[in-house]
Amino acid sequence: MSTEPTGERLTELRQEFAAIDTDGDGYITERELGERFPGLPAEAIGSLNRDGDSDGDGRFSFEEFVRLVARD
Ligand SMILES: [Ca+2]
Ligand SMILES: [Ca+2]
Repeated sequence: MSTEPTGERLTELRQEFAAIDTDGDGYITERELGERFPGLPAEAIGSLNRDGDSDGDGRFSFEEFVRLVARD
């Protein structure tokens, strides 16, 4: 059931993650998402969080980010 991306895709995802994680703490918060995607409605960010934040700590780790964007 794992759809772990590999190689170039993983490198792209790391770059994208780092671009959103502006304070570089290794986690993406709702606020960082909102700064990166200013056009995104607050409800969309909220639902992203509910869907993607699998451990419920209120922020995205890189693993959660990968799961979120890799699923389709
Ligand atoms: Ca951060
Ligand atoms: Ca989390």
